Amino acid sequence: MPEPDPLKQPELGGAPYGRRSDDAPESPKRALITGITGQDGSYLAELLLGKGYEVHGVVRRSSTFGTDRIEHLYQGPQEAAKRLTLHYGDLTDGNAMSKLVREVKPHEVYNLGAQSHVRVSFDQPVYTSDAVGIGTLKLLEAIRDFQEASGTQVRFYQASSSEQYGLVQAVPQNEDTPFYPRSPYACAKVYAHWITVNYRESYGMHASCGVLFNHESPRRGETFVTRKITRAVGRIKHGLQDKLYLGNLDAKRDWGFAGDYVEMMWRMLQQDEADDYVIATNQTWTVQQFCDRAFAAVGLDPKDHVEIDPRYFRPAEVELLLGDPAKAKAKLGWEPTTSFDELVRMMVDADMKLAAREKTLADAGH
Ligand code: NDP
Ligand code: GDR
Repeated sequence: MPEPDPLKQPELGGAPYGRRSDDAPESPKRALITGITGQDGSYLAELLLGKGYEVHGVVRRSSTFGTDRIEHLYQGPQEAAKRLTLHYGDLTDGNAMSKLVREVKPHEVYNLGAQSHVRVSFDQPVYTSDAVGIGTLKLLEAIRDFQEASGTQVRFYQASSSEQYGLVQAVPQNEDTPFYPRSPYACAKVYAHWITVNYRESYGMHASCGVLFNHESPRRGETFVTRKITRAVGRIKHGLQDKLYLGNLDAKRDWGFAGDYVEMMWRMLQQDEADDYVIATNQTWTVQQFCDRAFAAVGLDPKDHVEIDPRYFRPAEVELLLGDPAKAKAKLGWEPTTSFDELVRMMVDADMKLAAREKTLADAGH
């Protein structure tokens, strides 16, 4: 039985695109992902490999391996049927990104790479702006040059953020809500968002921004508040720590499951017309509520363990995020699969297992 043609996506009704004169007849679609080692990058790589794509990821050189989240997907360079390839690169290095785009000749580029921690962006404002803001511009320029030279289209996804809404202008926030960024990270994301829109309008690029509200998972970085809480719950329950120090417990976030959100990135790029979309659950919860549920899930009371440390307060806070995903619902078929309670439970369960392994090692003297 012949393999289905991955270049055709009749289920979305969009015109097939992307086959190039220099592509072999049965060659799969190629995607380039910046930030492939991050939470979203790992889920997106899984999704695209599952759809038959050839996936190319940008990784930064580091003195220790930073590829834990994609280890299960990695195939050695010798494997014949290899469909995941990692390349060294960095968004701040425009020449390397240009070279990579020319080499990979991607049909789709997903720009997920970022110094993505809001609090850290106050400590490293210039680097954050360079990687998040100017890094996006460098990548867009690399794609524009490649498109002009090759005469073929590349579709581009920009990881925009609900942080761009910042100080509340209106709730729920949708595609028409004005931005009022409250951190160097958010300011840089606003720039990246508008330069993406500008390249779409100026050069006709198929470039879309997904304004994604917070999305979490067991793969979430351990310094983001949800994972910091569930990690601590697991460790406290196993007797590996006693206290959890947090900052502002009153902040409200619209939290969803990362696995659902990466599917929307892909769907945006399958549309005939590029556009911008809010992806959110349309529910909001305080950090305190997340905490209460996570501790309760293992029979603990946060009052016995949580303490406030002002070091975790931010110079300027985003108090309330609540997204209206009506447009994505209508046009992309967006429907979150995971409720808030299921998300908390999923993360607590995973971190209980992790803490159990840690405890075994600790008991064995490691
Ligand atoms: P993570 O912090 O988990 O991952 C960030 C990724 O970017 C990592 O692979 C990291 O590499 C890479 N990276 C960092 N700096 C650079 C650089 N200078 N050049 C190239 N790559 C770099 O983020 P998430 O997966 O959670 O988020 C993905 C994207 O979506 C980010 O752009 C984030 O800002 C945005 N976003 C996230 C939301 C969320 O709730 N998760 C919501 C809205 C937007 P390394 O592993 O080497 O550090
Ligand atoms: P956020 O996520 O800033 O929304 O950015 P984070 O989990 O860091 O903070 C959420 C809220 O929790 C409060 N908070 C704490 N935060 C952290 N990290 N550590 C603490 O100890 C703590 N205590 C309270 C924060 O003040 C904040 O109000 C995330 C990132 O993934 C961004 O890249 C992305 O763009 C946005 O989500 C949407």
